[in-house]
Amino acid sequence: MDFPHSSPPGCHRVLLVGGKVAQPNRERNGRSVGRGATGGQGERPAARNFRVRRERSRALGTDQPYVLYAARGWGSVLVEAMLALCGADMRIEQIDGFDHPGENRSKLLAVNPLAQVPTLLLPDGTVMTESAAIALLLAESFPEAGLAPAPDDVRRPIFLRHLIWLVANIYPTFTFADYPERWVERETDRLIDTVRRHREALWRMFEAEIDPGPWVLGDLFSVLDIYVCAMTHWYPRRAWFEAECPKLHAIALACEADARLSPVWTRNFGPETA
Ligand SMILES: N[C@@H](CCC(=O)N[C@@H](CS)C(=O)NCC(=O)O)C(=O)O
Repeated sequence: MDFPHSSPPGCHRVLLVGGKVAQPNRERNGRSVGRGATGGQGERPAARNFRVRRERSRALGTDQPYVLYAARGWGSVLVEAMLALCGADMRIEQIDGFDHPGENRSKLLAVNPLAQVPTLLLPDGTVMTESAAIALLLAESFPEAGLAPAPDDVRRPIFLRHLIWLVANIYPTFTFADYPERWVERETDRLIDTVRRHREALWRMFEAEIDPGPWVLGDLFSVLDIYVCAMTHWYPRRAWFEAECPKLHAIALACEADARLSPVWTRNFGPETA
């Protein structure tokens, strides 16, 4: 398989309580104990917008946590990392093994007929899928989280291009190589091999676009770095990136070193990545 099913079992147990993110994480993320929670003079506009939205949600009875359908080490890690940076209240609905028939697949199918992760329920119950759409939505909802350059930032077009490029070109190659029997009746190994070579070529193209780092957008961190960090865990994996795409490899390591994200990486990929 191309996805990292090889994560050590139970590597993140300390952080999971009954399928929910454990308290330390929620405390760290909880806006209610953080800055800008009560308003007043000096409150920044983005913090005020967030507070007003939250108060309106409470009044409407939609003040619920985000619910992320997640499988350890799979694409849900992208949104888990984004939500951690947003400091959003979230509950994780753990659905490991969802790509095989069973209870977890049924749970996911009930909200997403494509049965893919990430799948996210917004606080008002709206189902969101497609990691890029989720990234853009969260960037709008939590402008202070630094997920994306602002709309008037000169780096915005490059950001949008790279974000859509990753999900339109690289991401589908995992679906092709992970489930070759969906696409061909015979010679599945050949399909896997062809797709993997194509993916390597795509990563080389992406590597060539990065100059000078330390992030995909130069000195500005964004969700693009989260994609690089997560996806470089997947085939052709880190050793290949270190040898063939050193700039992407360096971005992945820098992203992993971000203390705000350590619990997410550990929960998904094991303690060695913390
Ligand atoms: N376009 C989607 C792709 C999501 C995706 O391919 N997720 C994979 C896991 S990383 C999946 O759920 N695969 C199961 C399947 O396709 O049946 C996105 O960007 O969110």
